Amino acid sequence: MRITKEEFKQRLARKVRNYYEEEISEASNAELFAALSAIVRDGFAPQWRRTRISEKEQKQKQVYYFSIEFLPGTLLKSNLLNLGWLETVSEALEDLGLDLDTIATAEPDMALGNGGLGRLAAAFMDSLASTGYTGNGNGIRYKYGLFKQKFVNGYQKELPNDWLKSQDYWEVRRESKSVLVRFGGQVHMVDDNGWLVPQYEGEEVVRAVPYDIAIVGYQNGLTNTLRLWDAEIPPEGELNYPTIEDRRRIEDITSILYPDDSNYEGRLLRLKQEYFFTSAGLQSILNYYVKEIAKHDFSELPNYVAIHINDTHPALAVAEMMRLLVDKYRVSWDKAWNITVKTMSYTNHTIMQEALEKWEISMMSELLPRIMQIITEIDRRYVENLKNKVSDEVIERTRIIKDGKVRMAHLAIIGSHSINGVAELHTQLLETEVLKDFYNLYPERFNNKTNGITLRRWIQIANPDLSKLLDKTIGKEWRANSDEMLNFEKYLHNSETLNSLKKIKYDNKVKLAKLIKDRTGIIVDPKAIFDVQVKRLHAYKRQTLKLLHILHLYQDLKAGIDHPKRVVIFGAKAAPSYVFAKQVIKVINETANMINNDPDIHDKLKVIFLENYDVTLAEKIIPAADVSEQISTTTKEASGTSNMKLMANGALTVATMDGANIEIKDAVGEDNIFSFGLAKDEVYKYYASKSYHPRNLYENDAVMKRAVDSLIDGTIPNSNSEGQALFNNFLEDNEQFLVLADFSSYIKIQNKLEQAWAQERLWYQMSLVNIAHSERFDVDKTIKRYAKEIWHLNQLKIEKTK
Ligand code: NTF
Repeated sequence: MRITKEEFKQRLARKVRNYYEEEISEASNAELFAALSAIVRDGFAPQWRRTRISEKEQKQKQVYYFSIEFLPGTLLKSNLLNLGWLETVSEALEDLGLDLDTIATAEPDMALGNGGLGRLAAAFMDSLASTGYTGNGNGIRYKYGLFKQKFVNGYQKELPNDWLKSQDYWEVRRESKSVLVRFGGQVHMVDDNGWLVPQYEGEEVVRAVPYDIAIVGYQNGLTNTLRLWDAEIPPEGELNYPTIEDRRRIEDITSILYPDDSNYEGRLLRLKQEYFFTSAGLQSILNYYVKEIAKHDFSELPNYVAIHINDTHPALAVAEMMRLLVDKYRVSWDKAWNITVKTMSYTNHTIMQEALEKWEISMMSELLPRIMQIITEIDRRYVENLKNKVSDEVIERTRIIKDGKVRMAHLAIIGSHSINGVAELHTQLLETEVLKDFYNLYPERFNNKTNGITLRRWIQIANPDLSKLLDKTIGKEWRANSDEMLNFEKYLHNSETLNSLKKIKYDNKVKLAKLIKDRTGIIVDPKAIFDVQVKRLHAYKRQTLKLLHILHLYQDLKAGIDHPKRVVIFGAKAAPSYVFAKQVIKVINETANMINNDPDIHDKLKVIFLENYDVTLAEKIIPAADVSEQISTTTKEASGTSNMKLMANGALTVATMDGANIEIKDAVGEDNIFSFGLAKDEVYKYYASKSYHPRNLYENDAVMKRAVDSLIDGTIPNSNSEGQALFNNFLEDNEQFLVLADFSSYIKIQNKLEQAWAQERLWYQMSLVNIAHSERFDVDKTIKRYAKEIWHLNQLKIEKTK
């Protein structure tokens, strides 16, 4: 549906008058945002309804993406863009003396995720709608999103993120679609006409109420649904739950997002959350299926429904689907199992052992007695089937229940027809190392799906000037079809284009410099190299290696050895219970303090650690980056996605050959990336032989020693114990992230980067090549592969409205 400037202005005036009895000129920013978001909602409402109707008519197969995290950030501008209204609305506001960017700041960042995993889930939602598939998200409506990060004396403090306080503008509560979810109690199997059915006693009944968020497709008339579940007291339960404590226990289920990434916490509440949204989602899917698709003929289910298990958190879907089919709909076990496996697919997002969930049998039995029985039966049959086919060792290594624990990844793998990793190397490691036994058993189930990013958000919205340059050079087609971006490479020798790129980057840096000044009081020079590392704080991501490089530069500068001006920018949250990660934050902050206030250094080197990195802040940092730091220990970063976003904005990547960095190198060629560090085989050799002795490296490399010693010799004020902790860690025998092993090659590559920086034309040529080839990581390409190869979806036919 098109809109003209005049129409929009009238609607805005009307909304502001209706809502607040004010004229536009009197309205506050928050009021303007509320009015504007209401106009946008009115704009997509007809197509949301039409999509639902078309789904019912066409009965296309749908995917349901189950994820414990979704990290969409803000939705105003992306909804405007996808409706095709962004330019018109922005200009109309300008006519009224208003600024869209300012109004947009009133929207709370929807931070229902930690990092890459949650952001990818949100990107997939946008992409499913934009590529014309009917796909739905299924997750949790956390009352508190990921904590707000503050630094106090250099330490991270976590503040609650009460994002719903100001009401959410995009959600629709659908009470009529509520379902009940049961926890605890006793279960007895009783005979009912020859069918054993469970009888529950003393269980806690929770009402799951869905809140639907519209996911507007990119200018294609389609709008999908992200369904987030809220836990409430069942209406008939008022008498059973009289106390405040009872109430709180239930509301707590959807109260907080666990603030851990790559780090699993075995907590009862977490397991409750996992079952809660998984069960609610499956119940509502089957309700719809029975009502709209095929009545009680479940053999057809895999032709209409695909269920995706995003990491192990929703792996209970396998058992819950069995429970619903067998107990509720009375499908025989074998038939139900066949249907379940054909319906489910699973993505693994990390090889970090501590992230692989394992639940105590005792905990699972107490909280989910029927589910535990079903898992036990799945496990029994699995073992039974493989007896005499493979060795007992393989069976023991792969079965679901082992050493008193339920291994969630094994449940997901055994219960799914597809298992994928998120970058080529990652998938290869799953096949040859981490899930080797399963790969031998089910080679046909394994496949790779390299991650992607929403170029709409990261170029069109976050970098409008770059978007205009692309329009001007290669035409507008790239906005809908990213393949076109490859044509940008034809401008490699076009001086005007290279100069424009330089100017765009500079202007973005000026804006970021202003934000830095406003937030930290520190003045940075936009002419300096903006060197960016933004991602969760984790030992394997090695913010520590960047820290050692900073210390090295500082010491060089103090010794009179010159380097080009550089501003190092960090954004990173540490899990609140992750002690080492928090020590790293403290040391970086104290180092920043020392360097930023050293008159000898002046503006040759600045270190900026911006608080509370989230999607909204990312949209400001990434377009202003010259350098993208992707320096994880090779084999440890499953894919990475900030690497793709930074590349798309013309930053040059400094990278270990890990995760998707390898594919970035493939795309741009080795001359257009700065790769360094140990190769995969070298890393595995160290692990296998246990022969990594960092102390030898440290004793024999004066430059390294100088940097590392500064952590403990009093150079950096106020960080004695934390500096010591880092020092000890680096020098530990067989330190698993191999920080010092990569130190000297990292310094070397940074020197090479400085040389490239000095050749301005060359630098922007490299930048241009990176932008052109970022099309490879367009999430729409990723989602089309999932749709075709895993979910077997067809596009919905829907009329584009004028
Ligand atoms: C993350 N995993 C990986 O660490 C990233 O490399 C990857 O890009 C994203 O997933 C998305 O696939 C996780 O967040 C988790 F939770 F699995 F550890």
